[in-house]
Order: sequence, then structure tokens, then C-alpha cells
Amino acid sequence: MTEALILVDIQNDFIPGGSLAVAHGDEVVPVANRVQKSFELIVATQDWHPQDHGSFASNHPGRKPGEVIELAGMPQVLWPDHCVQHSRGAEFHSGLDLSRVAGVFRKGVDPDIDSYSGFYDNGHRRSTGLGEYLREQGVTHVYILGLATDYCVKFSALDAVKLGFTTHVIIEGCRGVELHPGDTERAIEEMRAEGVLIQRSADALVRT
Ligand code: VGL
Ligand code: ZN
Repeated sequence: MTEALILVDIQNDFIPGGSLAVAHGDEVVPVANRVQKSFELIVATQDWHPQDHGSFASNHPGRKPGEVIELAGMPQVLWPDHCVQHSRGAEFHSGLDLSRVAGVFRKGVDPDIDSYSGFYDNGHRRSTGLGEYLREQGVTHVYILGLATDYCVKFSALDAVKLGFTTHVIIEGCRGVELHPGDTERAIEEMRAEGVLIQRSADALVRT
């Protein structure tokens, strides 16, 4: 058994003060730092959009964040501009320990399709390379935490299961966008139903 920790999108724009702030998003940072002690292999994902990304409401005149359009043949929630490549909002939170992160996998780079999962875009057209990398490293079990529970954490965990990894989500290290009240709780139930192992606390993992 080889384990990997996947830190999902712990970036300034998803932290209070950022353009797509997740309530209490900053609280995942100390959990992420603490739990890293239990892992030899740690990777991170980074939402990394061009300014003309199709998920930005600003690129659809007359549309507002929260509205749903069609993009790449799929329903697409429109978001405020966020995680624009090379912007401060796209940087990882300054308190996040990156010293032991072996690789960063960027997603959402194609303007024509969004990518919530750290493994594939929403149409499963293109891989980010994360699944292949984990396989090469002999990884069989993944542990996921970060932002946001109801989007990128959820879709990353569902893809991890599909790829055959035993998949844990450390829910103490996640927070949801909650565009609609209850989204986070529904995401947890959806993950559980697909075989994701939901772990409330990171403490069991911390073998200091
Ligand atoms: C995310 C919405 C848009 C996330 C990324 O990281 O959960 N959510 N882009
Ligand atoms: Zn995004």
C-alpha cells in the first residue's frame, strides 16, 4: 500500500478576501500542514484559468455569477473571475507548507471547458497528468482535502474512485462554496455513495 495526500486548490481566491471566497476556507490550512506529517508523497492541485475562461461570468455579457449556462455541451455555473494565471489570487495561501509538495497539477487552463477535478476536465477529455503520476509512484490509496468540498474536492474524489484508488476525504480539512444551502452536505453524501471514505478528523492520521 502506498499513500498520497492531495491538497486541492488551497489558493488565495478561495480564502476569505479572495474573489471566490469559501467561508472559513482559511481553516483548512493548519489541517493541511498538520496532516502532511503523515505522508511521504504529497501533491497539490491549482486552479489556473486564462483571463478569457468560459466559466467566468465576465466573459458572458449580461450574465451574472451563479447563473448556469452551457459550456462544452454541459451545464456550467458561472463564477466571478478567479485563479487567473500568475495573479495573486491563483497563488497558494501563504501559510500553506509547500516544502514537501512533490508536484503541482494545474487545471482549468483550457478556456472552452472547466475542470473541477484535479484529474480531468469536466468532459473527461484531457488528463492533468495527476492520475498517471500517482500510478507511476505506485500509489494505491489517496487522501484528499482542500477547497471546495462541493466542487473540486468532490469531483477529484469521484475521479480518484473511478481510477481505482482507495479514496479518503478528510472532511475536517475541507470547506464548501455552498452556492445553495446544503450543497456541502449533499456533496458528502454523493461521495460516500460512490465509495469515497469520508473521514471526519485528520487526527487518526497524524503519526508525528
Ligand atoms: C472551484 C469553482 C470554480 C474549486 C474552482 O476549487 O472548488 N470551484 N473553480
Ligand atoms: Zn475555477
